[in-house]
Order: sequence, then structure tokens, then C-alpha cells
Amino acid sequence: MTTAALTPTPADKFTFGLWTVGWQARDPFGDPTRPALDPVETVHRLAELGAHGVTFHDDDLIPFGAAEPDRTKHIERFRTALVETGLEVPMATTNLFTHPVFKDGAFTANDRAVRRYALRKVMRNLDLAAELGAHTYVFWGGREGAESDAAKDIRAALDRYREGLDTLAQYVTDRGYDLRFAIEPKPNEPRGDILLPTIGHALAFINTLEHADLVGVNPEVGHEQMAGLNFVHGIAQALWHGKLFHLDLNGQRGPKFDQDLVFGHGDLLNAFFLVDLLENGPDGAPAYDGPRHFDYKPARTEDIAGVWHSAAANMRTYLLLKERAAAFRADPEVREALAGARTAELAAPTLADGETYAGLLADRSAFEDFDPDAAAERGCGYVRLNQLAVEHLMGAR
Ligand code: DIG
Ligand code: MN
Ligand code: MN
Repeated sequence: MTTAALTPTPADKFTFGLWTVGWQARDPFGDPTRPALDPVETVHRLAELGAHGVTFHDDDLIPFGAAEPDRTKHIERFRTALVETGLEVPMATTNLFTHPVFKDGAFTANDRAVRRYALRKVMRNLDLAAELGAHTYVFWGGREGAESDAAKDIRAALDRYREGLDTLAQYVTDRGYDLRFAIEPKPNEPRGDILLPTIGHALAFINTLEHADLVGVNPEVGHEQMAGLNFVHGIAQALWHGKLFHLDLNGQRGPKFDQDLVFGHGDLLNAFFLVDLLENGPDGAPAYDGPRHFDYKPARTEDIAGVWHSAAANMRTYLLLKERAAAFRADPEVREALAGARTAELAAPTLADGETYAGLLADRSAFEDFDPDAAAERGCGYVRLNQLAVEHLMGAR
């Protein structure tokens, strides 16, 4: 692959959260290993690396509790950096998890005053998100959930979650904001058990909302994999529902504490097939045209130089996988193996055009004359196909 093709440009739509490269590496058992990063510095450095945009929680940009005119100052510095670099702000979100006030949740806190405060905090940042041109607003309910089953009536909590999102969707509708909501599932941490833990739970919940058309999902690689699920399958179902409004790319090595590794530094083969799914859609055009957003944390061991190397690594890995997936799809041997595996046949409806179950009942070849033993003997050839994928991934073809 040429160097130019591996050099990220804004056209690749790579975006990063301020909180990612800005993570000071404080963790439950250790103090920060890095100084705080000025959001303005982040904007300029990400632009130099070829990123398309930057995303933020309200508190990443404006220190919690900052009053005017400090709040305006923080916003104006950020806006100036965006203008100077051309970086966009495709997504924003709210920090409803750091301040102790949210220790029992935000939208689903038992304390009604906390729930009302949380909604106002989101509304204020929705205004800023709209001002900065964001089109997606993420809701990660990191504190919505419980550590003990006695603490929370989950049915009431889901009522309150729905009430909060319906209220906020009405707000953006009445304000005329070009914003859609994306729920980000995660099974646990920091809350013991988070509500809406997987893509499936979120999709079912979205169907109950008053403004369901405005609400989709923002799946994160590591979060589904923490639950032992296949992220490619989850993304495929979100696409199938027309609900993949945004996504968080990173790496995770199996069901354990959220690792937020660099994209591809966890399950690399699943990352390969994810990029293949996103980039090589049904008719060769990308199946998803939104930002390729990295929500990762630079390892605690890294200094600031290592932080920027890690940011670049996310984008370079994505571009390498994109090139390897294209080569996989173009490989004549792969095409022959796909034909042998009859993968294209799955797109053919099981019933003939206009046929109903009556036609099925009348068709002896479907049952009376069907030889299940002969069908069972047919091999699918999937291992050969997977080996071809692994060899493309390894640059061996
Ligand atoms: C964690 O994966 C969450 C928070 O960082 C943020 O609210 C969201 C935005 O993508 N991801
Ligand atoms: Mn995560
Ligand atoms: Mn995330």
C-alpha cells in the first residue's frame, strides 16, 4: 500500500473524543501519569495527524461548574481552534458520570432532583452541540444501573430513561436542531450492571420511544466484546435496523474490564471483518458513511509523544485493514471460495416471488422428495475462506 494511501486525511472521517487523547491515565489504582491536555492543543495536533473532527463531553471542554464568562472563554478558544484547523465537531455528549451527584445515575437516579438536574445539564450541552454543528448526540449511561438488585426497580428506571430521552428529543425537535440521538450500550463499569447493556437491549428500548426515528445506537467495539458478543454481528444488526447512527472504535481482548485499546490492538480478525462490513457494503459502496470515531485511551505507560503515536496508530490500522479488506474482496481465489460457500445465495428469498406457504406445501422437492442426508454431506468451505481472510490480514497474499 502506498504511503499516501496510509496517510489519514479529513476525507477518511476519522474523529477522536477530547477525553481520549486527553486521558491523564488516572485509574482506580493509580494517579495520573500525564498532565492535562488543553483542548486547543488537541484540536491542532489531531488536525496535523489528518483527523476529520473532534468530539466532546460538556465537562471535557468547560470545567464542571464554570460560570460565565469563563464558560464562554473556553468555548470561544475551542471554536477559534476549529476555524484555524478546519476540524469539525460531528458528535457531542454529556458527562453524566464523573461528578458524585451522579453516583446513583442521572436519568435513572432514585433522587428526582438529580434526574431534573441531569436533563438540564444535557439540554445546555445540546444547545452548544447544535451551535458547533454536531449532528449526533451520544447517550452513554455509565451510571444508569445498579450494584445491588434491591436498589433499583428496573421497570421504573426504564420508564425514567424513556421519559428523559423523550423529553430531550422533544426539546431538539422544538428547537429545530439537526441532531439525532445515539445510545451507547455497555454491560458494566463504572456501575456494576448498566442498563441497556448491549446493542440488542438498546434497539428494543428505542422501539418504545416517542421519537424513535430520532434515536439510534453508538456501539463501541470493546463494550459488546466485554459481554462476549461478536461486534461485527452487532453492527450488522444495527445497520439492518437502520440504526447505526455513530460508532466507537477501539480494541478489547475478551470479556474483562473495559480496555479501550487502540483500534485493532484487541481482536484483530474481528476488526478486519468490521472494516470490511463498513467499507465494502452490498453494492461496493460503504455500508456506513458516518464518522470513524475512536473512543480509546492511550496506555497509562505512554508519555505525550506516545499519546500522539497512539492516535495515529488508530487511523493507520483502520486504513491498513481497509486496504487488506479490499484486496480480500478483489482476490479471484476468495471470489471462488465465496461462490463455493454459496454466501450470495443467502440473499435469495426462501419463497419464490409471489409464492406463499401454499406453494411450499405443494412443492414435493421441499420435503417429500428432499434428501436431508445428501444435503448434510455438502461441505461449506468456510475454513478455507477464513484462512484466505487471515492471509490477507497478514499481508501473505
Ligand atoms: C465510554 O465509552 C463513553 C464515554 O466516553 C462517552 O460518553 C461515549 C462517547 O462515545 N463513550
Ligand atoms: Mn469503552
Ligand atoms: Mn464510547
